[in-house]
Amino acid sequence: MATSIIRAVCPHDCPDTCALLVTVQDGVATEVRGDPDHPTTAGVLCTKVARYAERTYHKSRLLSPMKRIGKKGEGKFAPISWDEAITTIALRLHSISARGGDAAQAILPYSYAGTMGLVQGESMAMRFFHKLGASRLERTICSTAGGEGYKYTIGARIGTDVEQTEHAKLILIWGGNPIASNLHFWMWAQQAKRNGAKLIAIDPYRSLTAEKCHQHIALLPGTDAALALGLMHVLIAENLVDQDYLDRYTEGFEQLRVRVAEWPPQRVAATCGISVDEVLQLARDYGATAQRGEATLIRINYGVQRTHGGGMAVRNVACLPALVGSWRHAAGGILLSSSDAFPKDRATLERPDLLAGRTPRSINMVTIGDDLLRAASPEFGPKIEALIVYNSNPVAVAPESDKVAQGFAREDLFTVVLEHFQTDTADYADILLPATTQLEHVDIHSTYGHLYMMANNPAIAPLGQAKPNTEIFRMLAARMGFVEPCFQDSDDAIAAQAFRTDDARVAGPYWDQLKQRGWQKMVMPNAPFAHGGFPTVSGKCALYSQPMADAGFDPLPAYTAPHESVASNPELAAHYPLAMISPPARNFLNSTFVNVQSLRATEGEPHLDMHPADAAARSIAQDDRVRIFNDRGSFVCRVRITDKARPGLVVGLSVWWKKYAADGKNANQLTSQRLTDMGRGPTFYDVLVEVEKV
Ligand SMILES: Nc1nc2c(c(=O)[nH]1)N[C@H]1C(S)=C(S)[C@@H](COP(=O)(O)OP(=O)(O)OC[C@H]3O[C@@H](n4cnc5c(=O)[nH]c(N)nc54)[C@H](O)[C@@H]3O)O[C@H]1N2
Ligand SMILES: Nc1nc2c(c(=O)[nH]1)N[C@H]1C(S)=C(S)[C@@H](COP(=O)(O)OP(=O)(O)OC[C@H]3O[C@@H](n4cnc5c(=O)[nH]c(N)nc54)[C@H](O)[C@@H]3O)O[C@H]1N2
Ligand SMILES: [Mo]
Repeated sequence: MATSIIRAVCPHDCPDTCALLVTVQDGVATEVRGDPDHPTTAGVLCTKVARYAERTYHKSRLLSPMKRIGKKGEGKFAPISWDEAITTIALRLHSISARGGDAAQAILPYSYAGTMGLVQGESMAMRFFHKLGASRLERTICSTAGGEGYKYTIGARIGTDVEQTEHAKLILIWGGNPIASNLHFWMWAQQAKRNGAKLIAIDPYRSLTAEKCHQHIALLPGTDAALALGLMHVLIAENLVDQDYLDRYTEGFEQLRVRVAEWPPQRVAATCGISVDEVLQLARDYGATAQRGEATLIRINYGVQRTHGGGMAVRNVACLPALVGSWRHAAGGILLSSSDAFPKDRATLERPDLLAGRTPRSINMVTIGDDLLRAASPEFGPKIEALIVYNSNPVAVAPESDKVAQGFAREDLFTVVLEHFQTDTADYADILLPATTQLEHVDIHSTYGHLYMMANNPAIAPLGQAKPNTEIFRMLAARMGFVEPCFQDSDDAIAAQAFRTDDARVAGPYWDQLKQRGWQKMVMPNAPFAHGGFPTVSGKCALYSQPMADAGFDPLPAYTAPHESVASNPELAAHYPLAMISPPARNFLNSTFVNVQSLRATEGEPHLDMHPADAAARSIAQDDRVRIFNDRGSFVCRVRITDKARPGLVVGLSVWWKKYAADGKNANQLTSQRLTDMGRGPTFYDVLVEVEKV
């Protein structure tokens, strides 16, 4: 038997981007392991990706192009040839774009990070849509609110090197559940704990992670900005700040002092639904650890930015390390994302120059529910007539799902879906195309949780008739008569274009070596802001931000209550008194892996966690079936009565495929399309509901 080991990369939307070793025997992938030599992967994979072979060879893999033969959403298809599929799509797109002017804007790509690969993500696909003049998609469904808030304060999405975590003495895990969603950070945090560090979780829910920290502060969702203001108040009032660092490397401290004077611990405690003591103790722990000369690290994750004031919340928290001089330590500071450590060459990958002076409108992926139902108008432009979905499952993951499904069900909408499986979205396709998985194609990756660029080599031949996304768009480009040479670039050639080789962090051509070695660390200083040098306009940490003032924001840290809260909307709160959040389940990756039997079995069935007091008030008993509802919709699942959910909060771990639920629905029935303060992001955790027994 011929056995080989192939170097690959986990493609999923997770900060860890693990280095994989794939064992291949006679052309079949028999095992997927974490590379023991990769510094952050360290030979460990999560339960999901350890099952990657099971997912790849799943009996339900899509292996042939298909066309719809039933009603939209019914999921009935018949196989067709690639030639028929490509011809059908090209004719339909041509019939729209040939009307001339900006008619091609009636075509919309819809994609996200099903694969994080720079080749199978937005390379050939974007070239195709740019040449066509299709509507652009604002890819906002995850991280734009916090990204913007963080950049106003720090200057770029860079921060502490995760490999330094073990040297921190106090770690605030703020709005994250790393045991589920950032496992390799958690491994470093465990090492820090063994070295004597204290771990504190700040999360409305006692998550798997919060359960294992020394302390858990269960604030109300969407109140983090107020907690950060209160911490700054106490740090300043009790003189726990690093005045030398503030004087040299920050701007606006005097204005900040005035602002945070408005936020005494009593006000903060009342806003956040926690005790005055919790506010005081947290500030003293944070300030005193720094004054002892020890590193305090904040790992802020995505849970903080999914409510109305999410951008400002991240901005406020990002001010804290500068106040106590925490950036002086390599293990200090804050980490939201490492994505700006990578000099990606988007212009070469995506070729916006192919727009040739046209400026198509942008559609926000968060509001796809409303936008699919909009008629043509001077403000909106043409009605959306064709939708090409890849690397995403909007019918399951986008907010206000009743509207999303209504839009996808439109008879006059032409929908193409590139997928591995027949997802909730695929059920609505007119043409469904089989895509290859990471084991079957080439890719190159940057990451958002560590500092290694990574190469993915194909381990096996494509299954059935599956093709890489790139090849599908290459075929479409050829059929549409697009002659630019970039439409002939191979995947290997695209991988070699992904990073700017003139950037010192990359230091020249990389791809041929990377393919062999698997990874390469970006060249970055260890304690990046120990001596200031923030990539902001002023070069300082912006406690006061002039660019924010220019953009119409409060230039100082501030607090805005969630859209759906007693403070913002008492009338709504009287009807729907419970806040609902729907963060990721451990065994799923967004909606990916829900169809893998072994992983779904571990999660059981869709459920809602509810505090005993809230359950008693509604005569709800353990394991009852309950209906969760608000004005946008409802879904039914089983209740788990537990004090993991704080009073007033219900938690539905997500994102379930609707077709596996008793009523064919999921938590996104209830979420809203309202956008965050910054970055036009989603407000998935800014939702009021009521719950009743069914
Ligand atoms: N297993 C697994 N891993 C994943 C994913 C997955 O679906 N499954 N998804 C990946 C993706 S795309 C992302 S964006 C990340 C998401 O993962 P994280 O960055 O960890 O973010 P969330 O899971 O959304 O939320 C984390 C915690 O924040 C809490 N939270 C909710 N609202 C608030 C709030 O207002 N304030 C505070 N302080 N906490 C709040 C939730 O209860 C939850 O426990 O993980 C990635 N990794
Ligand atoms: N209620 C609620 N909703 C949420 C969230 C939440 O916490 N709660 N989280 C939100 C967040 S943070 C995010 S990032 C989004 C994620 O939303 P999506 O980006 O839509 O992520 P997935 O649901 O994992 O769907 C990705 C799809 O891409 C497919 N795919 C993977 N690789 C490839 C490939 O190479 N080619 C093709 N053609 N397809 C591929 C997978 O099979 C999968 O069906 O969901 C958001 N929705
Ligand atoms: Mo995400």
